[in-house]
Amino acid sequence: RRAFRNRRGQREWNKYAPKPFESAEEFERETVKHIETTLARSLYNCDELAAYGGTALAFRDRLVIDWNKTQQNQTFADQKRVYYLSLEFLMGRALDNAMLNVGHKETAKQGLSDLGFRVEDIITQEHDAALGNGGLGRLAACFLDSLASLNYPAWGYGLRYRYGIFKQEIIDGYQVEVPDYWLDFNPWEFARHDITVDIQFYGHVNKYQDDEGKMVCSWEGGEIVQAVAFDVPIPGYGTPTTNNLRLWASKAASGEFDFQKFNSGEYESSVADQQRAETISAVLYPNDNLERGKELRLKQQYFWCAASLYDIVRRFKKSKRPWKDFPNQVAIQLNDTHPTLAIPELQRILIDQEGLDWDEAWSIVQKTFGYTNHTVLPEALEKWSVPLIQHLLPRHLQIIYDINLNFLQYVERNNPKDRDLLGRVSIIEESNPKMVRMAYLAVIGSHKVNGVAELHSDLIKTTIFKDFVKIYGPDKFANVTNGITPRRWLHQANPRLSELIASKLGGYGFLKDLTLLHKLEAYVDDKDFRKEFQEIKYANKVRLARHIKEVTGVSVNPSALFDIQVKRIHEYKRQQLNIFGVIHRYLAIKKMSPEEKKKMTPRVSIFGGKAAPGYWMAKTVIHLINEVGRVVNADKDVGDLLKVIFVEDYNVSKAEIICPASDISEHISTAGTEASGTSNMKFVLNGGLIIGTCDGANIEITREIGENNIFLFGNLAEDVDELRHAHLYGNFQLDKELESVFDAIRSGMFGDAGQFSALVNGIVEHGDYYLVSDDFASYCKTHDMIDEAYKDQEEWVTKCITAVARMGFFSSDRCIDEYAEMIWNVEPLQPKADGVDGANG
Ligand code: 475
Repeated sequence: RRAFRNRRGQREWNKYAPKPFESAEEFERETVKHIETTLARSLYNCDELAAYGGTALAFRDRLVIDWNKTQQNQTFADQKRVYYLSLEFLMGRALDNAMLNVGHKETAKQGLSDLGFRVEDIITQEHDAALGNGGLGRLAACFLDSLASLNYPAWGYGLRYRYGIFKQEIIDGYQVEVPDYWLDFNPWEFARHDITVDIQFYGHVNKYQDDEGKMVCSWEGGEIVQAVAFDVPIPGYGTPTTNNLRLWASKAASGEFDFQKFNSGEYESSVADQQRAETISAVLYPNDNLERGKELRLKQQYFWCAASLYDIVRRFKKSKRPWKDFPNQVAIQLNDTHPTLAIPELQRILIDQEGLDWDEAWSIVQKTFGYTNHTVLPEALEKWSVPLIQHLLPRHLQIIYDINLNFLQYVERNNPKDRDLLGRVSIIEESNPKMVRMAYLAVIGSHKVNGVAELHSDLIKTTIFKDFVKIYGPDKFANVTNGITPRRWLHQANPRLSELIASKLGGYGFLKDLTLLHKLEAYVDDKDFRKEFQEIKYANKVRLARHIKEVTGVSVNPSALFDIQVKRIHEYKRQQLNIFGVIHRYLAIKKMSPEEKKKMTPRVSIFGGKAAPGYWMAKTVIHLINEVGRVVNADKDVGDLLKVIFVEDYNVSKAEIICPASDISEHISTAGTEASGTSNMKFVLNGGLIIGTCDGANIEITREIGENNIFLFGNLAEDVDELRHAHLYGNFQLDKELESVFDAIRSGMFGDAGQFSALVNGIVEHGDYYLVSDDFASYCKTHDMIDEAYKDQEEWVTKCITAVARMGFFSSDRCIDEYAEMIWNVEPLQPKADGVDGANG
């Protein structure tokens, strides 16, 4: 480092940095060099995987230069930064994104072609980085893309799981989970073996008087696990800003303890210790919208929070500023309650290690954190048992109790007559065992709490956090409607549509300012534009049909209406409503005359998504979909009128093929249950229409694109309680058409009926919690309207184009600007053209 500290040294250093590829030949030279040397492959056995490796490394070289400069620039500027704490980052593939952001994809395409490869085949060699379950994890990935693209100084912090979300195989119609070991070759991460943090677990708390007579606590004993940093560059679009995603891996601490064992001959047990430490970051918990309270999960959470906070605090302390400046330099956003332990951890650092008073520390903590809630489903709200926290994190439990005491005293002072209130809002639930309510701790320890779509943000204020609105006032609660990155979800997933739009809008500016799409409305009647728009949709459907043929063997007609529901399988998302609707349609077709059949709109019903491995009802839904597909797809009476497909192993890279290929996509959750949804945005942005309930962001999508351009159905959130009550205590009548669907299932039409009895009985006998029966008639009627609407292709394409033109609001760039202004109070930092003079020291 020293050697290049002066200005001359800087210039010397700079002149050796890789420059942008100037020709295909230059790209080839570097790619081949990486293949031969970095990867040690001979050109005689250079397959597509090796070509991927060489290409990725050649692009990575450019990325790393911008990354280093960005980090230097941010250190030097020393302004407020954002830290996004998320247990999940569902990144997908990186190479295509790196090519887009570094530039020169065309050069690489030419170069690869000279070497005998097609760029598309090379890009698809990459293994998805699948460190997430669904919406929450993919949102974090879109946010990182927007933060970098908008030049915000921001870091992501997460865990480096050795196994991401499992791979799904469908065997005999059942989901089978296969481990996703994804790290064999990952050119996008940099192990920082010199950046480690020792993380403590278990042990006990000692209380004593210090030299000045003040009572202090210290957490002692227990065991230490080491956190090792792995850094992933996050490039922005249209800017050299390249931010950092830091993922922590766990490792046994190399203390004397191990050596003692080693020397006393306990080699095997010392290796076992090593492995036990490594299990902390071994595997992503595969539950979406569900918390199961496992001890290892709590260990993961603390391990990651403690390592990240140590890192953030260390960076702050280098600035030598007073502690009261901490919230002016640091904004930490909690992606759901999973990182809530960061709140007592920061309080512990400030009072036990830095010697601040409780109140001074607590005011810093509250100003530092913001908390985003992503679900109101009761089974997803995190609670940890007091005995478990006591055992694993004894000092944190004390601090949580003290936070609670202070909070309840504050509540009592302001609401002296309301005794019940104290019990309701206490962080500690007085159950057996007692439980710590993490969402309450997150609300109390943050300065802003936000929901992810308007309805959801309203609901949290009237349901789970109602009392807190009374205590803190409404201003503590905000809404930031979710968004998606148009780079991946328009340009990368649908390059032809992106190109068409660019040709009309005079360039790719809409990828930086998505509201520019509104100019497309001027082309809604333009014949050539409409024709091309339709051709692109058709080509995308052909691409998906080809994929379906390859993996399922079923041929589907690309001219049929493609009706798609892809998302995690969950009762509240109601894939069961969809498949019952499909059965209803099948039964109708079976009764049709040839004339009636001629008038039918042919359909392909496409499903995809993973069920949590322990979620039997969700697995039963997958099984039913596959059984219905087996029967329907083989039925000669039906032919092209209906096909039912389950796309195995839905993930980010499959979504990039699927989203551009829909005519209709399904977002049909029971009203009030889907916080936002984000795939709804992806489908519309790619020129497909929606069938949906008045739930989550569907409501704002409707407001933006107009109610003529969306197919809404079903009961409203405000009526759900009443309807549920009627199921249990009223005189409830099962929908007649749904009854016929159940009769068909019971007859064994789709195989042994016993396998599906829980699914049917949940509706017929056990209260139909998700209101499938209540919404069934309206759902089927709406699908009939869709059939009719699709017959008028001119009107249909008008709707699709209008909708695309009005989707500008749903960019994650808009979303990030709202967080920056309303919650973080951070400013972008303009990148420097050539690093920072003198900042190498
Ligand atoms: C919502 N995951 C979507 C999306 O805001 C929303 C919870 C507990 C444990 C493990 N995973 C979770 C979620 O809660 C989740 O993914 N929520 C989703 O967040 C982004 O668009 O409606 O369901």
